[in-house]
Amino acid sequence: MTSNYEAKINALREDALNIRRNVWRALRGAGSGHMGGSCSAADLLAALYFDHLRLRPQEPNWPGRDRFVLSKGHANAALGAALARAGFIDDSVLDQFYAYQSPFGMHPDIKMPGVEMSTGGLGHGLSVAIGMALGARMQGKDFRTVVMLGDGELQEGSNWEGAMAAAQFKLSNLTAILDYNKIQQSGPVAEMQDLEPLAEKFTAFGWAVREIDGHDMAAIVEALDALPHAADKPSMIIAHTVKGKGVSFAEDSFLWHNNLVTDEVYEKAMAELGDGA
Ligand SMILES: Cc1ncc(C[n+]2csc(CCOP(=O)(O)OP(=O)(O)O)c2C)c(N)n1
Repeated sequence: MTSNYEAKINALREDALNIRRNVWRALRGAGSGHMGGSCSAADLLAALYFDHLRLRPQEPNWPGRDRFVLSKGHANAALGAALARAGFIDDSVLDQFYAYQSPFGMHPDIKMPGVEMSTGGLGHGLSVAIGMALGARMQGKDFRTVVMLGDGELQEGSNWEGAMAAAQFKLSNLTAILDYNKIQQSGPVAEMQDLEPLAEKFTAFGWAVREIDGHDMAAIVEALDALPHAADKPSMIIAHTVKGKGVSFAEDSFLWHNNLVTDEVYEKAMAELGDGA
């Protein structure tokens, strides 16, 4: 017999698969986009949107909502897919990806219900999320703030200023999740500007650090359930992921950071992801 917990994990895996399918669907509509970093983040987004974050899709601006900032904004196709499945936007919006005057652009736009911050220029999300977390504390509110970062993005110096500030302010209501897929736009992170030893760096900066397999749904849920990971520190979840996860020809390759999606490419991707709900 399947326990409630196993059923929840299985349902979240199905949510993640749905996000991946809809990423490819959205990109096919636009003809191109960022499949690599969208699909590496899918399991993390599923756990956030369908288990962890306290949200009211019918009341997107509910003051008590948790805040989520997709700092690696180029993965917006995955965010939009999650927002549609959660009920913030209509499913039909997914066919308007990157279309003229659509709220569902290549990068998140606060015009779209459920989007907390317009992002896309890398390196800003952490600092704004710090402001949100500080704002919660100053107003005596208990909402939590989560920001997702990319590993290439983490090369931006502004993140390290933010890392110092978050620790200085002892922001235990702030969590950063690193989608650590090891590949940036034009090659491996380790060859361009290595981040290692990364857990040690964030620990030294004053964060509570956990490392997980970012495709292991049970591990993701466990890490999120255990937040905050320290009473007086911000939490950093380093999630080891695979760029392009779920479609073999797109996995682990910078060539599929951002690429064209022809009908033929789409059909090949869907043949691997299946065409379920
Ligand atoms: C400030 C800034 N510089 C450059 C870009 C162009 N750009 C978009 S995605 C990307 C690579 C980001 O790599 P990473 O954070 O590892 O993303 P992921 O692998 O998760 O997709 C770059 C350089 C940008 N969006 N913003």
